[in-house]
Amino acid sequence: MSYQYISFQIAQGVARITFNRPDVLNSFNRPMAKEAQDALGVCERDETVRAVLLTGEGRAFSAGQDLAEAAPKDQPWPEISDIVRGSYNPIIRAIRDLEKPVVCAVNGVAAGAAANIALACDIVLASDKASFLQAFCHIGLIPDSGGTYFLPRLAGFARASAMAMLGEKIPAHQALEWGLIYKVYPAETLMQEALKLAEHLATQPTRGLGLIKRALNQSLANDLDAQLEVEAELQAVAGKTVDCKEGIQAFLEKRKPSFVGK
Ligand code: T3D
Repeated sequence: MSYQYISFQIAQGVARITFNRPDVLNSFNRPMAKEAQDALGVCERDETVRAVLLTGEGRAFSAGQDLAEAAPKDQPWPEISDIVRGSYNPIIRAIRDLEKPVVCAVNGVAAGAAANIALACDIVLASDKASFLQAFCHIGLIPDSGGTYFLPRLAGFARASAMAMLGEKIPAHQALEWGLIYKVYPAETLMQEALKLAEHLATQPTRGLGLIKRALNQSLANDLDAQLEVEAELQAVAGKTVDCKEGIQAFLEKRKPSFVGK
């Protein structure tokens, strides 16, 4: 598939997906959502991809749904649930199901569905100029794209409720303080830091990182007993990987491990 609304490059084990409709703050029309879904599929299938980096072109990360598409002039409006199911749910599932680390570099405002796409990623870095905005309530909608799932788990119920009902712009530093994201960098160095992190992750034990992600996904719904069992089962798988053997051997031989992602 050739891409018109995202750019997609693979280098040094990192697949970089950039939302690329800067004139409308990288808001999502259906083709852009389909392209993002396709690119995430490539990341899943391509063994040379060992980490993913998501970001936006220009001054925004993304303003969420393209509202001109959602409410076309002189035409019946499309069914909103079709947009949610067709555009966003597959992206959130693809990010969470991909057993490779997904880094998000939030370079500017992340609004609506895009804020929640960012929060679904494994490690979220933001520029000091970025902000997070649950814009839905301003147009009579509810947070989608996993917003009502991730927000209370990340920020707690009180902050999640206020973010969803007030739709205030939460600056990156506040998002950091609330536990929504991992680190904030000056705008000028964000991409360099995000790429460095993704390239580092791409040299690490990919299967093990994927299993960490699977365990964390399951922890969101499990009680302690169930989760202890998940850990035992997944540790059995991790313990048989090539990279686990290499990691232990390298430690004992006092040398740097060389992980192959298997
Ligand atoms: O069907 C469904 O709706 C279901 C799916 C829902 C998922 C969702 O994501 S719902 C939430 C949709 N997003 C929003 O409501 C956010 C709307 N945008 C804004 O509130 C503001 O643009 C921002 C706070 C994000 C940024 O503000 P600011 O002042 O920095 O920029 P701006 O001037 O508002 O926007 C710049 C341009 O981008 C402008 O176009 P122009 O005037 O230069 O021709 C603006 O119209 C355009 N733009 C921004 N956001 C969207 C958009 N165009 C289409 N859709 C957008 N979401």
